[in-house]
Amino acid sequence: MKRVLTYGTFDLLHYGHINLLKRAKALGDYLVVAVSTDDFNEIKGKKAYHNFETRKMMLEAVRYVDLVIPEENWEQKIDDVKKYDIDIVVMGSDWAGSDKFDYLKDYCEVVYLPRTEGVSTTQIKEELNLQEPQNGINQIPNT
Ligand code: C2G
Repeated sequence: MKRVLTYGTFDLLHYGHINLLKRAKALGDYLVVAVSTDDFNEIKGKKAYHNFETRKMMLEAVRYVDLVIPEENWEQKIDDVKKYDIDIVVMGSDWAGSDKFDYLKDYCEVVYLPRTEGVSTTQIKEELNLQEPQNGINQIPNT
């Protein structure tokens, strides 16, 4: 029973996240996802659109995910690896070589998977903000 662990905010869940979760699960038999709490996001300098409970609920609905736990700080990872008997920590390649993860190699395997190009939560937010209001049939056009 190979147990895999990954960390993230997973805001506005998109196919890049799903692609990461799918490949992470394929490396083992059981996938734990540590999703950043709203307080920890503040520490990370991130403001998620969805709050922690919503992001947790959405991840729990993903077929590749077996357990969702809170990520509350940078320091909890060794405890998480021990508590959940983790064999592999997986992150997207934007974290490759990071001092936030490489030290875990003393406790488990650390795998960085290629990021999915062309999608990110930031890009989605920016594009939605720029979108002009649609004068659809159900709207009274400005006269
Ligand atoms: N990801 C990806 N491809 C994308 C976008 C994201 O593979 N197009 C991956 C990221 O590399 C990360 C995971 O999906 O492994 C979650 O991404 P974020 O929610 O942006 O996570 P992040 O803010 O990087 O938080 O302690 C670590 C942090 O909590 C990681």
